[in-house]
Amino acid sequence: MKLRKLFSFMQFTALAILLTACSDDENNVKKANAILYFCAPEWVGESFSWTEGTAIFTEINTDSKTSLELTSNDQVNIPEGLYSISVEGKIKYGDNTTNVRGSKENLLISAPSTTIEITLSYYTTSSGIVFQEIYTTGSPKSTGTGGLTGDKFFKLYNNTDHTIYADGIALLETPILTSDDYEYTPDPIKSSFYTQVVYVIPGNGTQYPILPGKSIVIADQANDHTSNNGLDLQNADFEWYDETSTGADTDNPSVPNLDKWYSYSLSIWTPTNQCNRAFGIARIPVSKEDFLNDYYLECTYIHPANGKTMSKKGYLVPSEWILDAVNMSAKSNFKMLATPVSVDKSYAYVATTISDNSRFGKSIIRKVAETKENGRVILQDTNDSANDFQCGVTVSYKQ
Ligand SMILES: [Ca+2]
Ligand SMILES: [Ca+2]
Repeated sequence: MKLRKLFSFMQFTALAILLTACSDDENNVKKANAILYFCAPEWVGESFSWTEGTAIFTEINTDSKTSLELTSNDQVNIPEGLYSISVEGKIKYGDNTTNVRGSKENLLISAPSTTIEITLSYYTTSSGIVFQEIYTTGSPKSTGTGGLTGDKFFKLYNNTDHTIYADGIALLETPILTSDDYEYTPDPIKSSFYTQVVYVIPGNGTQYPILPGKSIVIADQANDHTSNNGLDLQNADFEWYDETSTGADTDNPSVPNLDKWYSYSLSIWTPTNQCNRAFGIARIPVSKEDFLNDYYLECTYIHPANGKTMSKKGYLVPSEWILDAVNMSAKSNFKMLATPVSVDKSYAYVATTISDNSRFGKSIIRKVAETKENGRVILQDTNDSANDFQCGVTVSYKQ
């Protein structure tokens, strides 16, 4: 009896050693306690609780994900590593609740514990006018040397069951790149879409209806580009026209031009063909004059290569004015969102790297969420571009 006991003890010990050995081999990585600390939007104050919410920890090198239910806990024990964290849920404060989101990129979590502060911002899922397609790569030149500039376009879609007027909708592009992770001072994307262009659809307010389930196309040059291997955009609804002494842009007189409020460019605006910025549409509820006077911001950052102080210039469009925003990035070049997470929590892509020549001729097209009995299509819009778009697809005009 005594011997048998000793034998089973030895067996157990051997097993334990074996298990420890396996565990050492598999997990050379120490575990760390990741503790979340949240800053709610100002109007919420400091006292709030989660009624629903999840934090997803993604280890960047292994792409392994750990999820944490925020209603029951604010910390999780995970392997040390470099993480991105995204948080989404609903918080209760007083008698009210609000949807909130937050995120952190490239954060080192190390043992024994790492405290992570996440700023939460309000978000809403829009059901109005959305980007249906973004085509800024341009069609591949027949010479094989890049893409055309003139046949880029944005397609906007009325995702509701009622007519919406396009009059007054502004088209925007960030000066901030999603392929850089600079720290900007002051932070231009804390609660605004920071833009380097403002081109506004003209009209008296009821001039350009978009019927439910219909779209409009805003082209760079509303011409027939087919002789240059491009698209026929003669029937575009609008174009943006930049008047220059060199005539670098063209003006089709039968297609209305956007009203140019501001462009960083002294010549023509060519939306990024590297697709590493964010695009937005907004309704600006103040006059052009007031907007240009009151919403300008120059921010600075330290360039990591030379240590010099550099600047970005642009206009702040408060998040509440944004109808839709889409971050774009090449998959392997993503560093940070160029917008507040409240207007878009991820990015869509056309290619794996910003220099991938296969990107020309590709666009991103919003997914269909459902088709109503009357045939009206509802597009998917969760303000989460990675989830909402078909990425790197052939431009719709060529499908
Ligand atoms: Ca143009
Ligand atoms: Ca024109």
